[in-house]
Amino acid sequence: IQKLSMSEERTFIAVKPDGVQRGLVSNIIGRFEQRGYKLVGIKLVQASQELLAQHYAEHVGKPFYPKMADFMASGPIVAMCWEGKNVVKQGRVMLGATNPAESAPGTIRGDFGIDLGRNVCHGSDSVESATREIGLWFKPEELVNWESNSAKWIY
Ligand code: FUP
Repeated sequence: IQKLSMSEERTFIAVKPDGVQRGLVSNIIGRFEQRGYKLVGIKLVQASQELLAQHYAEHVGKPFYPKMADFMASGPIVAMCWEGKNVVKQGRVMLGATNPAESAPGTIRGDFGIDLGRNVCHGSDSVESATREIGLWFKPEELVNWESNSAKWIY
């Protein structure tokens, strides 16, 4: 695993099957690009139950888990790795609260969601979760390194 400077944190962001089917992928990517974050990995994934059980290990066994996992496996997901200053915390702010009923307008869920089970996107909730989730969804060679001066206009 490569070393990142403090300002070059990485997070795992996913557009869930509802967001992909509703054509929200470009809007969600656009928000992260416009904010100034760097896309270091992206792919379309049809998630297996095995992958989902690892990703949502903390929720396996809870009453809502089976329906949630079926939803997550119901169509392609756009899996992404974004890099930049405070991207884990700021990514969560950009997504909005887990329950769209509590997500502020202007956030992704606040703008596009009304249902807890269909909340359009996922974002890692801590730096530790981000490292774990990026490792689950991506092979190291699927993530790129931006040369420090090849993106000199971002910040
Ligand atoms: P988040 O960290 O925002 O992904 O939210 P959680 O880890 O708390 O929940 C993961 C997913 O499970 C949410 F996106 C929606 C779903 N969920 C339910 O369907 N019902 C619940 O009661 C809680 C979560």
